[in-house]
Order: sequence, then C-alpha cells, then structure tokens
Amino acid sequence: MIYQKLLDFPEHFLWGASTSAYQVEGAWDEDGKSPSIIDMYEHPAGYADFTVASDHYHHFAEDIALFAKMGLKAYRFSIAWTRILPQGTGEVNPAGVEHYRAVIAECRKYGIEPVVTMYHFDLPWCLEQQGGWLNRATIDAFENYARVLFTEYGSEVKYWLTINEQNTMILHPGAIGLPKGGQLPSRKDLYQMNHHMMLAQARVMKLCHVLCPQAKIGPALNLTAMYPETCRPEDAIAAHNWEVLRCWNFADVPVFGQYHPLAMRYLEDRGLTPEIQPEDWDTLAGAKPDFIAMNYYSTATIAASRGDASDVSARAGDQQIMLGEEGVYRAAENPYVGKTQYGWVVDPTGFRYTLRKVCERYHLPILITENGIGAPDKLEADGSVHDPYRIEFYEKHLHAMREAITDGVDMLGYCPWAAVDVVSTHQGYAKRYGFIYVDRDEQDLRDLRRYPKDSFYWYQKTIAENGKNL
Ligand code: BGP
Repeated sequence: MIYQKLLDFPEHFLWGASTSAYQVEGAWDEDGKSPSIIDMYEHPAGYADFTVASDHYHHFAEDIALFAKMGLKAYRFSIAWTRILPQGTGEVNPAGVEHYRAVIAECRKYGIEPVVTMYHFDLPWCLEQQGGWLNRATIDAFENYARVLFTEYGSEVKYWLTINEQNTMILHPGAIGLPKGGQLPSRKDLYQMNHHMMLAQARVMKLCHVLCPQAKIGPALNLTAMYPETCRPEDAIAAHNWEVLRCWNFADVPVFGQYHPLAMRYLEDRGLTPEIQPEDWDTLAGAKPDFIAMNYYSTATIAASRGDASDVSARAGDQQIMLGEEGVYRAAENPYVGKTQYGWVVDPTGFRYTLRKVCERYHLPILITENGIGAPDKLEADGSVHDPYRIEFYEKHLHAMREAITDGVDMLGYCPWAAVDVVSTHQGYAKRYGFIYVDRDEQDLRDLRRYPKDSFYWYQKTIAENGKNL
C-alpha cells in the first residue's frame, strides 16, 4: 500500500532500548546471587563469558544517565531471578531486591519507563538441578518469583514481560549454551517444558492483573514472517508450516489459550505431544496478555521439504543454529534482502509485513522489545565510534514501522537491541549491538569505559523529533 501521507508516531510512543541481565550485568556471583543455567552451561570457546559482561551491575547509574541523555522514554531490562531468590524459591535476597529497586528509581528519576522482563534465559541453576522446566514445580516457583516482583515493584513498573523468546529456548536450545557434556533435552522433553512455561506464563499474567491492575503484561517472542521461496504451492505450505511452528503457536497459546491446530497435529503425528492435565486448559484460557512484545531481527525464506536429511542445514554464518526439518520445511535463500556481517537477513519491509501479521492475528498493541544489528564496531583514538550501518538499519526499520502504523498497526513502542554493548548470546563481545560502546574485548576487560556511538546521537535526534525525520 502506498499512502498519500504517512501517519506520525503516536504522541506517547515508548522510544526505548533493551538489555538482559546476564548479557549486561556481570557481578555473576555478587551480593547473594546464585548461579543460573547460563553461568553453569558451556559456551563456545574463545568468546567472552558472562561473569563481567558490561559490568552494568556497577555502572547502571552512569548507563541510565547516558540513556536519559539519549532521550530514552523506556528502558527494557531483565531481572535476574537468581538475585531475587537465590534458591529459586523461598527466601528473598534483600540485596537483590534493593539492586533492582535502585535501577527502577534511577529510570524514574529521568522519566524513563522501566519495561521489565521477568525471565530472559537465566533459570536458577538450583531449579535446573531439580528438573528445571520439565518439573511442574517450576511453574509454582515462577509464580512465586513473580509474586515477589509484583509486590516489590508493582507500584513503580507498568510494563512487564513474562518470558523472553520462549520459542528460541524450545526450538534452538543450544543457542543459550550447552549443559555439561553437550547433551540437549529430547524434543519430546522440550515440548513438555514448553507446556509448563505456557502454564507458568498464564498464571503470572493472571497474578499481575490481580496484584497490579494498572500494569500491563505480555509475552516477548521472536516473531518473523516467512516467504515461500517461489510461488510453487508446496513452498507456500512449507513457509506456513514453519511460520506456525516457529511463531504463531507460541503466541496463540497466551492469547487464545489454545495451541495452534496445525502445531497440535504436528506434535501428535511426531509423538511429541506434551502431557496436558485437564485443568491446564482452564489455566491457559484464564489469562490474556495486554500486548504482544516482539523481537524482530530477520525474515526467513522457506522451500518445500525434500523429505530427507538434506532439509537440515546450518544458518548462514552460524554453525550453532540448525534450520530445516525433514518433512516440514527447508531454509532457502532470498535474493531480495540484505545480510549482516554475521549472516543475519536484513529485511525492513519484512518488519512491516510481520507487524501486519501479528496485528491481524492478535488485535493487540505491539511493543518491539528487540531489533538491531550486530557488528564489530571500532573505537577511534578520539573516542568516537562510527557505525553508519547501524543508523541505516534503524532508519529503514523505523520507516517500515511508520508504514505499519499507517497500515493500522497499534504500536506501543520500540526498544531496540541494545541500549549499550552486551555479550552476544553465543557470538561473544566483538558482535556489538549497543548505542554505547563499552571498552573491553573478548578477554581483556580494559577499563570498561562508555563511549556514545554515532548511532547514539542519531537516535537522540530521532527521539527528540518523535520520528518525524523517518
Ligand atoms: C535474541 C535474544 C537476545 C540477544 C539477541 C541477539 O534472541 O533475546 O538476548 O542476544 O537475540 O542475538 P545474538 O546475541 O545471538 O547476536
């Protein structure tokens, strides 16, 4: 659709930026924090670990002052469950509670809206040792943790995100690290964990609405539209297969309280159906999110399955993420989109397309909780960092979002990845995402000083103009 005039960004649009606790905080064992699975898992050799990360735990006041200078209206960060409840449940750690109280207060001081992710990949290790998400008791533990968060911060936090990228954890579990010995759970167990996470999420959304009626809560999923490689009908079916299994099934359950029918049939056919107790359906149907939080990086292009092992291949430039599934879909190339240095597809129009699909499926406001480009930025001798590729990436994606707003999509805000440099999930520190450069490399912590990049000043101007320049 080509319009005569694009609509403006809404007046109270949440111009923000994101981080997650384990990728930015460091202080992995300080002030009573217990280890999470991330601390205990094996990660690819030669890359930065998460023990110090960007040391945001000690630099948060300085970082938030910089976010305020950039003009952020929102800061999306995650709370480490292991700081609040070092045993996963039970006794609350006052130092952990005070830490996030201080982070939230620092945001509020500058009029920055805290957007809080409750769980971003970092399950307490002690719970993992008791079976983790395979154990139904973890559902109670998550609800109990949520109760502590709502009680402690409910008056100060309006936007809550339940679980970050549940679909990544279930479909690409190795991306967040490998258990010792490298053995990942079976697919049957992964879908059982998925079911338990869905129940935990439903209970927590319901609890939020009871304890904090003024607050809003939603899941944060990695959502992306799929293109068929050609107009061959079989390619279209395969694209739809993977779009459902990768995206819609994970959003349908929280919104509709039901699994997507195609996903359910797939699970039954493959012997992957989780054990579902009769009362689970009421739990799932008894909660509804107020918005959909969406992480968007790339679209995918899909071809019909050949029905053999050749359907499976590694993602371009990333041997750790396998794509394709026998009898379901095969990953294909798209000649019409760009790619980052790390092989990730760059597709701003696909962003608009995905936003339209999410809007049309769920009829809920959308908050972008991640979008960004990883690149090996370089600190110049004069302290500047020139990242024109990042500015171009954001310019194009925000323009596409403005087109989506004009299409009628209800956008709450935009919190790209990342507010400040962080450790990548599995590709180290050199793959930088921040508006602010942190002076360290993979192994050498240097002085961890902060330097605004060119994109920082570009975003500052964009926010000040409420996106009128886009
Ligand atoms: C998302 C995660 C983030 C972040 C981002 C970039 O999947 O929610 O935590 O890491 O991807 O990915 P990566 O760090 O692998 O480049």
